[in-house]
Amino acid sequence: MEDKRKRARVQGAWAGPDMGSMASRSALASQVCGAHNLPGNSRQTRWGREMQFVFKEPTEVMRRVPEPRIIDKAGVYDLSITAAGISRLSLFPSFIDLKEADWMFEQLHREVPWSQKTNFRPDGFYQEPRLTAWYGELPYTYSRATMQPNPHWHPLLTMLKDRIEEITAYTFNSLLCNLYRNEKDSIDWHSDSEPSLRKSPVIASLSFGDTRTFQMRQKPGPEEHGDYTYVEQVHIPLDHGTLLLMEGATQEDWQHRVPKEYHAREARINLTFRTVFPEPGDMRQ
Ligand SMILES: O=C(O)CCC(=O)C(=O)O
Repeated sequence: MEDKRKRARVQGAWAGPDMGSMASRSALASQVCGAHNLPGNSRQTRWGREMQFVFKEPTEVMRRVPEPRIIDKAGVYDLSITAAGISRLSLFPSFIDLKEADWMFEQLHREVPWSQKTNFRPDGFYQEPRLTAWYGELPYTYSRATMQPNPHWHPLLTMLKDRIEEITAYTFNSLLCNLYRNEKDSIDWHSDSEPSLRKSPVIASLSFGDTRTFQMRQKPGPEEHGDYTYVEQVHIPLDHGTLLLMEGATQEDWQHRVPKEYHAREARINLTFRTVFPEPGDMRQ
């Protein structure tokens, strides 16, 4: 496969002096097409005619992999605008103050019914590298495996849902809880775009415990043929008590993940409040 990064090449040609003097030709070339006459690059032909190498700027410029944009301050951030709409993030650091966040983390760690989900992909079954729990009247299916309905909301989770609904003015009927036990736990690139979430879902994500980086990358346009090398990236350190709201086209136009870390990390809990709609098969579950 051609490496696009190596496309920039030195381009030029050996040119004779037949269009006027060397100096005026070189000056003209520099002005008109960005070409440069480099010193020490002339040579004589067999017939004694002087030739000079005229360097032209490469027509294809080097593509740079963009540096990730870091978002770590409170605010509303419009990441992109496409035909699908605006992809908007809102970050609320210290949404839960530190003291409260400490006891909430302990209680959730102890009392949420954590388990390891088994998913399915074309090459077989695999266990998720983290623990999860589901709350909501409806089942939730992703990666071809279903989490069964669980209407028994923990009172702390109901309280958190109420607080988030109050500040965001959105309502949520479901919650996916993630427990990252240490630096080896992770969630791979994906969008929260399951059919049961419908179009443009709003996701409210509340974090407790150790800080992990929430990474986002924009989905490439059709001309990139699925290559994510040059897409825009965003990194958001999500720490104890921080709320992140994703709205609009964020799930349609961007992916996100929490990668494994090379350095030791303590446990982290992430609560993602969502609104799930019934799907045709749900009554049989
Ligand atoms: O842990 C996080 O911050 C992200 C979780 C997530 O991507 C998900 O539940 O879909």
